[in-house]
Amino acid sequence: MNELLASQHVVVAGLGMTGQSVVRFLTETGASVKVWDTRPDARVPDNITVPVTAGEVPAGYWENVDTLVLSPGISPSHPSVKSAALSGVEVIGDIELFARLSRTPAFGITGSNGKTTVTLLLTHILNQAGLKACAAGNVGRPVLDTIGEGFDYMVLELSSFQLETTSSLNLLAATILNVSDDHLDRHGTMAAYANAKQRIFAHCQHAVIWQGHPETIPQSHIAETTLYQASESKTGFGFVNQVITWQGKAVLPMSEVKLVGTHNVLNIQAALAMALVAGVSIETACNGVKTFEPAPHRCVEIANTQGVRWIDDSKATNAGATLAALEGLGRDKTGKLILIAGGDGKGADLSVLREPLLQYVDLVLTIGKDGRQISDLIPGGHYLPDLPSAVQLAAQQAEPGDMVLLSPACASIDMFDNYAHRARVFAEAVHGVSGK
Ligand code: UMA
Ligand code: ADP
Repeated sequence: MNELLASQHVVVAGLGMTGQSVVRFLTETGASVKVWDTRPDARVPDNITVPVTAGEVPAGYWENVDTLVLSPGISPSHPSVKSAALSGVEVIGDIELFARLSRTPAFGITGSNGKTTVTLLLTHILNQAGLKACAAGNVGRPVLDTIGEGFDYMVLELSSFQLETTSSLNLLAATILNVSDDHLDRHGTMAAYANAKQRIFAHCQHAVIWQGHPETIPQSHIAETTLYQASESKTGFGFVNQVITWQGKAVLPMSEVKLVGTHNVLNIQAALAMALVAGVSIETACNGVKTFEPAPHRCVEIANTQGVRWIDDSKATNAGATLAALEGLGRDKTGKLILIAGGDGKGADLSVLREPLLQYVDLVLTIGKDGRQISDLIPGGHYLPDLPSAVQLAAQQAEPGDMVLLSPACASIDMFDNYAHRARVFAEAVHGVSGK
């Protein structure tokens, strides 16, 4: 395959993390590489020394090009990508390239929410069991950077964007954790979004399935399956009296793990199911879960000031994640729950939040491009110009025993660099008001 690559003429689209990794990898194999970035003002990183075209591609650009490797942020339906395909150029992503080159057994995890949590948790369980596992893909490490590093297992977090350009990935086990309204600005319809996610099951050997949720079930037949659910079950993984069960036997009390909420029960079950496929015993896998530290910005308490708990769930970039947070935290609340939400709704229907807002939230404060769509859902919602103002108003309204939750249900890009930047601004504002 590498010899084949050496004779190829490849265009890499995008100058982000993926594009830079693909250029690095392909130039090392000897392929002839050039880069195209759709943004006319694209900044070319210092490590890119191959020719770069920014903005519109010139006439004849696709002549003599064999392959276009698209970064996930660029849609295959971009007019220039379509014209490349029409000119006979094969359009793939870095995951497809990886699938064709890597011989390391791999697990695949997709879903609207929980991908990073399950990816990091499974990687931790495997490493704790003495195996050499590596998390890569949408989690933040481009897959091609891991080739040749001698891992026993790869744990791939796969977005719908990455799956759209992937066709030959042969996974040891795969899961679609859940499907809720997200990325409709890119995929157009829920059906197209769900179909992109279904591609994870093509050629997969073992499917890990959330029982009773049709969109998570493979549409093609897969010989081996493990089922899980957050209620009693004699087969697969179940959940009884706050304890995870395996084939009807209690194996892991939630009181012994740091992840909280029903959504994390499901995440843990999915990770355990995959660890079993790797041959790890259920006891060893459960011990791994117990030592797992949750990733930041996912329903994590960042301050407790004068009895008011401040929760950072900045990674909640769609309504499904905010629903999970409201259900997880709202059920056991002792005082008022103040929600700060809003940002770029990515074309999603945010009205699904109305019922949980009415049920669990005492005050909703919103910001950003689509914030009004959320504050208008219930009486008494407030729209504010920025996050620090929302934090200030929350601090004025909060009393001991109350909880202030940043769970935006929206992407951050209209006001911040990314969700981590949004979380930083939140934390700074919280520390600013904590002397109230
Ligand atoms: N670009 C264009 N035109 C566009 C969009 C982007 O030319 O319309 C160029 C720009 O130069 C830009 C570059 O492409 O700088 C960025 O490419 P990209 O948006 O594909 O992002 P990468 O830096 O390559 O990061 C991608 C994933 N980003 C997206 O899918 C948007 C990262 O997931 C992933 O960690 C990384 O590859 C490594 O695999 C981030 C993400 O937000 C975390 N993912 C989405 C999500 O989780 O919801 C899907
Ligand atoms: P992803 O990588 O899919 O974005 P993360 O693990 O980073 O998932 O979590 C993103 C957001 O979704 C966080 O707000 C988190 O609390 C929430 N979340 C995590 N797991 C689930 C789940 N199974 N269902 C719904 N929401 C979830």
